[in-house]
Amino acid sequence: MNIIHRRGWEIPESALTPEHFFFNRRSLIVGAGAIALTASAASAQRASDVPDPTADLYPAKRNAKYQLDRPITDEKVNGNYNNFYEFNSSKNVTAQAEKLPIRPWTVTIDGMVEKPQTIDIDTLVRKMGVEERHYRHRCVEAWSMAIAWGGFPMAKLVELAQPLSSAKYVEMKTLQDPKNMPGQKQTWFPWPYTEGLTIAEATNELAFLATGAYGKPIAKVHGAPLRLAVPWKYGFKHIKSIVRFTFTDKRPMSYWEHLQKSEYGFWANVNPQVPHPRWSQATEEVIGTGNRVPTQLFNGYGEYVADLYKGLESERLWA
Ligand SMILES: Nc1nc2c(c(=O)[nH]1)N[C@H]1C(S)=C(S)[C@@H](COP(=O)(O)O)O[C@H]1N2
Ligand SMILES: [Mo]
Repeated sequence: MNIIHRRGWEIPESALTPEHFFFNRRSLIVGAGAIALTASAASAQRASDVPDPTADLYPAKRNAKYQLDRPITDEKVNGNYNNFYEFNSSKNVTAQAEKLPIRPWTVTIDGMVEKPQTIDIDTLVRKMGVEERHYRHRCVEAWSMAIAWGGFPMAKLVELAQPLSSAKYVEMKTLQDPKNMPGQKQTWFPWPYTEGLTIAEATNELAFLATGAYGKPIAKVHGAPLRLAVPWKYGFKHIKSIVRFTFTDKRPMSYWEHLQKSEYGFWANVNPQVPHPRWSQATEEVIGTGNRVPTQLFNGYGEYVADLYKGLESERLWA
C-alpha cells in the first residue's frame, strides 16, 4: 500500500496523485473485470452510432519504421484502464468520457508564431493526413501498454504554425468544460490540464498527434479528437483532448508539476534507474498480460531522442 507522507498544497490526500490508488485497485479491477467489459462494450456501441466526419481516413496506412517488441494491448483492456482526471480519478472513466461532445471542436494555434489560427478539427486532420504507428506507452505508475495510434507527426503542426525564432516551447491545453467533464468541478486541481514540450522535442520524428487508435477515430477515453503521443516520456505528458497550442519562450508549467513538483517535472523522460520518490521505475506491468518486464531507458526509444538531451545533463530529465 502506498501511503503519501508529503502533502501538496491544500489538496486532500485522496486527490493528490493517481499512483496511490493503483496497487489497491488492482484486485478490484480483476474482480470487477467481467462487469466492466460488458458495460463498456455497450457504451462503445452507442458512441459508434454517431458518425465521425473523419472515419473514412481509418484504418490508415501503417508506418512500419516503428516496431514493437510486444503485442498491441487488447482494445477493450486498454479502454477500461485509463487515466483521465477530467472525468474522475479512478481507472474506470469510459462511461463518463463517452458523454463528452467532441463536435464541433476547434484547435487554436497562438503565441509566438507567424500563423496564428483557429482551425476546425476535421479540416486540420484532412490537411495533415493520417498514418498508423505502433508505440509503447509507459505510465509513471509503473504500468505499460502498446497502442496502434492513427494520426500525424507533431512536426507538421509546428510547420503549420511557423514559430518565431524566439519561441522555445509549445504549451498544450485540454478542453475546459466542467459541465461535461465533472472532474473539473474539483476546483483545487489546476484545470485545464496543461503540458509542454520544447520545440526540438515537438519536431522530433517520434512526437505524434493521435487522432485515431485501433484503426478508427480515437475513442473519447483516450483523448478524442486530438491527443499527444511522446512514447519516450511518461504517460502524463500525453495530454488528451487538446484545444490549444501556444508557442512561447517560457517553460510551461504542467498540471502534475503544479500539483506535486517534488514528483513530476517538465522533462519526464522514462528511466528505469531513477526511481519515483515513492516506488521503483525498474520494471513495469504490461497491462492485460500479467507480466512484469524491465523498463528501458527512454522507453526503448533512445536511438531517436537521446541526442535531444545532450548538454542538458544538469536538468532534471527523468521525472
Ligand atoms: N487531459 C488529460 N490528459 C491526460 C491525463 C488526464 O488525466 N487528463 N492522464 C495522463 C496519464 S497519467 C496517462 S498514463 C495517459 C493515459 O492515456 P490512456 O488512458 O489513453 O491510456 O493520459 C495522460 N493524459
Ligand atoms: Mo500516467
